[in-house]
This record gives sequence, C-alpha cells and structure tokens, in this order.
Amino acid sequence: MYPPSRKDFISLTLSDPHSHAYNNGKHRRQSCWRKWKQLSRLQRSLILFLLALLLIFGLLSYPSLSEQWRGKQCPKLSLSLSHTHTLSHTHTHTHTGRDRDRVFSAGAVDRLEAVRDAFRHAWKGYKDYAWGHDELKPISKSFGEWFGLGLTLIDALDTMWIMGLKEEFADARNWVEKQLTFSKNVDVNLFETTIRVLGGLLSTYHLTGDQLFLEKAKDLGSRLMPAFKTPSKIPFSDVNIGKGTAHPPRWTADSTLAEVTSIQLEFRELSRLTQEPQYQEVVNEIMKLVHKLPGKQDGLVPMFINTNSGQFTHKGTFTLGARADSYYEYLLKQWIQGGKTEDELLEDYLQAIEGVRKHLVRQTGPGRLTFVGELSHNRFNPKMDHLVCFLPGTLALGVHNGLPRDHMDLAVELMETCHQMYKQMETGLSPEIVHFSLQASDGRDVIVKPADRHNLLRPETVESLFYMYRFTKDTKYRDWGWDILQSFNNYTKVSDGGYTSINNVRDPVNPGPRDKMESFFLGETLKYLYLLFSDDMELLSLDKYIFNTEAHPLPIWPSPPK
Ligand code: DMJ
Repeated sequence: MYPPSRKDFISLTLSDPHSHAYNNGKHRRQSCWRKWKQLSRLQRSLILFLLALLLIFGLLSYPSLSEQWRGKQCPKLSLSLSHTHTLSHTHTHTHTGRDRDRVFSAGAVDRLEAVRDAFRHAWKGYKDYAWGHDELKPISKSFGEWFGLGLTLIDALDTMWIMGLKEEFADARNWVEKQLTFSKNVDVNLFETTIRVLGGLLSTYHLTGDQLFLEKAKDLGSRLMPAFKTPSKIPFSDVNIGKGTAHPPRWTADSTLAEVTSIQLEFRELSRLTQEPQYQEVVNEIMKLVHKLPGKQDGLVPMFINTNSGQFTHKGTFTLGARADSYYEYLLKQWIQGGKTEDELLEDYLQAIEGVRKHLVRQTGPGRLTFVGELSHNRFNPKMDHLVCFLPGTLALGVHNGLPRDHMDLAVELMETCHQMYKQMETGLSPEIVHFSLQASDGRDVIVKPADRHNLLRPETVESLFYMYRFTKDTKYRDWGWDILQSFNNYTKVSDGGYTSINNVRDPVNPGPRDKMESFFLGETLKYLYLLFSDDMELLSLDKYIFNTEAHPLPIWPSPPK
C-alpha cells in the first residue's frame, strides 16, 4: 500500500536488495573455524554425533512438518473463517433475503467483502480529496478535471447500488440532484461522456427506478446531439454541451472509429425510454454507413473515419486494441440488445471474428500462447494492448447467444494469455501493451518495452474473467481474478484512500505511482470483480442485461426495435 507522504516513499527504497551495506560475514567465518580447532577430539566427535542425530530426526519428521507448513500458508482459509462470523451482523445489502442468502453462500463471502473493502477505500479517497470532480489524485490528495462532470461519482453510482453501499449511494445521489449540471461552457468528448455519464445515468435509472437519473440522462443526451450535425453524419469527437456547438480535434477532421461506433447502446436506449426517435436514428445511421463502407479487410475496420467525407482514413492498419476495440464489442451487443433481429450487425460481427482469426491470431513460439496481434499494410506485428482482453468475454457472450462453438475455444485460449500478462509480471499486474515472441528459441513469451510498462487499473481482463466464469463455472477464473485484486491492493493502494495508476509493473520495489485513479476503476474494474465473485447468477443476469463498454448494465429489450 502506498504510504501517505513523500517522506515515506524514501523509506521504501532503503530495502533495495542491491544496496552495498557493510557485511562482516567473512570475519565471523574465520573466528568460528579457530574455535572449532581449539576443541579436543572427543568434544568434536560428540558434536558431530549430535548433529548427525538431529539430521536423521529432521529427515524422518519432514513429511508431517511440511504438511503443517503448507496448512499455515493457506491464508484464504483463515480469512474466510473470520469473515463469515462478522459479516452476518454487519452486512447491509439491498438484495432480497433470498438473493442475499445466495450471494453469501459457498465461501464466496470473503472475496465479495474484499472487493467491497477495496471500493470503500477508493471511495474514501475520492470523497476526501476529489468530491464532485472528475478524478482523484490520491498521492497529492487532490483532483484532476477532464470535463468537470463528476466523472468518478457518476461512473461509480451503479457499482455502489450493486454492492449495496447505501450510505455512499445516498451521498452521491444527493450530489447528482443538487450539484450536477450540464449547462456549462465546456467541451466534452462525445464517446467518453456517452459511455461513462449517459451510460451511468441510464443504468442507475434502471436499477433504482429513480426518475432523477432519467431526467439527467435526457438533458445530457439532448446536449450531445450537435455532435451529429456533420456533412457525413459521422459525429465530431467534441461537443460544447453549454453552447450547443461541436467540432473535431484541432489537428484533424477525423473521428476515431471505436468512438463513433460505441455510443449506440446508450442512444438507442435513450430513444426507447423517451419515445423520441432522434437519438437512435443518429447512431443507427453510423452503423449503416460503416456496414457498407469500402476499406475493410475481411470485416476488420481501419481506425479512423472522416467527418466530412464519411470515408475511412489511415487505411491498412488493423487492430483489436485502442481506437477500434469497442466497434467489435458493440456489433455483438447491439444485436443482443435489440433481441437478435438486426441481421447486418450479426453479419458484420461474424465476418470480423473470421477476419481476426485469419489475420491477427497467432501463437507464441516458447509457450504456445494464443494472442491477437496487429496488421499494418500486410505486415504482422505481434503487439497486443491490454484493451484487447475484452475479447474473450465478448466471444463467450456470443457463444452464449447461439454463435459458433469454436468462438469459445478462442475465448478460452485468449483468456489464458490475458492471465499470463498479469502472472508473468513481478507485481502480478499487466502492462498496458505487450509484445509476444514468435520464435520457439526465445526465452519468454511476453516482452514488455520500457514505454509500455504502466498499468492504469484497467478492467478488460477482469471483465472477461466475469463472463468466462458465468458461462463455464470454472473456478480458476475466480482464482485469477482474486490474484489480480491482491496485486492491486499490494501495489496500487494508497494508504489515506484511493488507488493509483503505476508506471512500472516490473518493479515491485518502486512501481512508480502516477497519482491518478481513473473513473473506470470504480465503474468497471471493481464492479466486474464483485460480479465475478458473486454466486448469484441472477444478479444482473446476462440474459436480461447487456453491459455497455463502461460496464453499465442496460436492459435487453423485451421486443425488437421498430
Ligand atoms: C473504458 O473507458 C472503457 O472500457 C473503454 O471501452 C476502453 N477504455 C476504458 C477502460 O480501459
């Protein structure tokens, strides 16, 4: 855990194993030898006899001693015993009695409680030092502002509700009611605001039935609409929600592909709730356009699209990572949201997964780990962003909804690789980007370049672990998630409250805190961990809800879209 002040960081470096501290071992060895020589022959024989006896005794009793030792090394057992006693008195969950019994059975209690503890700790930091601001800076005990919309607070609303943190939720609701306003002269990013704020408000409305959240969602949705007034109908990246104006980034007229194709679940839901069709019309238009656009390669899409021409730009580079990732995720999820009736979405998804298999999936030389690389003008690059770890979960969700069984085989293999991206690091945390070895003669499968060693508390791996556990019930996925939570606690937790992104997952002595807690740590990472450890399969059932790309659950529609 990170200590509170700079002074304490210095004390961490004192334990550096490479430090040249004075060592008098040699002198000690010499004087022992001199004393041994001074003993009589009888004394020496006696001592040797006693040592031999001790050795024989030690060898005989080794199996039982080692058993005892192994028993002592099992912290999970003692943790679960102590927690089951206290929880029955202190827990204040909002689920029904029957649900509550199910959630807290089968020894999952300690893990669920550990995630709630982590959430409370993160929330404490946010409340103490960043209340109502976008992000906590836990080391400097201050805050960072991105759009000035209380991003962390809104991203975390439904997580608190799901975890049954009533008091925390009530405080946050009060802030939304009294302080949250969208009538301010500020440029916001359309995608980020949609997935975090609009998505967060809509899901909280569904979970609570509280009109306040729907009213706020409507207000925000209507203020984001100017982004779609472009010659091509491909939206601009930025909107001023106070002035009602929109524009692309200063340096280009392009928008990022993932950004314009991963706002659909939220806008479509807003139309369904308000009975105002304009929201779904603008986002459906984008999907139709991209569906028939030239420049794809076996369903894989370039990373940029021009807001004037409506054409792909920077063609020839294909990735499942940054700038393209959630395009693929939302193809499948829109199809599920709309009751599996929109054939073009399914067609594009299935074609894309075949494209992924054909062009991007490879195995490492040393350990045969399956991974998804990148393609740049027909050259394969064995590079994979941590962001790509959403894919096992998405593939598994597709199979659960009737898509080809062999997608699950790929999901299982990729899940193992994402797990290894954590396991093979000294801190047990994945870097932002890894490269894989293709040669069998290379020593290791995973290579991390110095610029890629950071960890931003991202959710994608625990997100996929959640899906994989729900669909397979294989407890190894829970164990992997548990290890990740321990690593977050060991290397990113800041003692006075909050968790921080770190600079170097390969340096457990000084991982280099970045002084930033991303809002998705509360909105996604901790939520997925909680759902992973919950035994209650009806808690946000995947047959009733679809999670947006920021982990905000929205209902699967009871009837197909009009
Ligand atoms: C989140 O905002 C979303 O999950 C998005 O799709 C990708 N980036 C972050 C989390 O890593």
